[in-house]
Amino acid sequence: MPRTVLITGANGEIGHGLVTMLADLAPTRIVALDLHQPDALVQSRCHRVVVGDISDLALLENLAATYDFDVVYHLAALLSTKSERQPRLANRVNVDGTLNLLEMTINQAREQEREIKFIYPSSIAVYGLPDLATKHSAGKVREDDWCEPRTMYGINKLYCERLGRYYEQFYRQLDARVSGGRLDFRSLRFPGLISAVTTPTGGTSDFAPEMLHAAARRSPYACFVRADTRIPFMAMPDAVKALLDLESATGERLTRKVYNVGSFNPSAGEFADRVKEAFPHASISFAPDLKRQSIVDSWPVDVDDSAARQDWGWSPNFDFTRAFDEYLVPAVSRRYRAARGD
Ligand code: AKB
Repeated sequence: MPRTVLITGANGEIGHGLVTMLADLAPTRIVALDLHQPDALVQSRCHRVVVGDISDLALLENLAATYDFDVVYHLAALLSTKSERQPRLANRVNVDGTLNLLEMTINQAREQEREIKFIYPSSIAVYGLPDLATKHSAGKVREDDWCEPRTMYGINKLYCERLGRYYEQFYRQLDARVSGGRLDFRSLRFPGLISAVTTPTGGTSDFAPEMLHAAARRSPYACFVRADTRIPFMAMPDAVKALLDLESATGERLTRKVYNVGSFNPSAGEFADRVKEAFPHASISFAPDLKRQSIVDSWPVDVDDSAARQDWGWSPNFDFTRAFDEYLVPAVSRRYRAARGD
């Protein structure tokens, strides 16, 4: 029997890649939930597409009554810049929405006395380095260090990591009857993600993909961080690979609920140099937005992902060079040539 998978935020940047990659794997019935109508490619790969809000409890109850989910990929979120501009909305979407999905999942698991996996993308935004000197001396940060987020988004993500662990290990611990069903919570802390297929949607790490997409569509770009700004990044196909690898990992091998995953960590200036190599006409300047800059300065220069590599064999396919040569430049060039009708 094919597995049934719920993907929230299915039309978002990660969701788009996950739907297309998951559909190519073992037969899977994908139920896609998004606030907006997913594009034709996503729709063509899904068993069902639902346009709705993760705060709509009746909608979630209806989905749970209709499908027996084996895995929930909860990707729907408001990213860091948007969350800073609308903190209450961010909490409603990022926290209350996640709570709704955890409740739906644990209730189905307990009613049916079975295990359902809950895969949750967290972020390097959970880290908060106090100043640049500490950021650079800290180097590759481990999962349990520097978890002092300074954004609503980072606080939301850190809290939801803890919620996931609660729903797996301590949910209703005072109940007299212990249910046989359980939720298997697994989470990744993603670095800045770069997609050639979708355009950035309100992240503070989005200076990199914004720069690339601007060059490919022959638009000038004023980068909102300094050229020496350095944080970890990952090509989107590797982010999807990480989600699928963690989901399929043997539970007994996992020593933690939340894992760092890393790939490459260029400075904004090094990223711009690569973009100009690929698009010589690119017009890139640096005009730091000091408030957004201070958010990025609180994020680590890189992450220690040795636990992921050891526990479930994490290894990215794309380093900085391969990401540009084999994924970003070919795909983003195709996208904007088609848009121009070249
Ligand atoms: C953002 O910039 O908000 C996200 C993130 C770092 O998680 N891309």
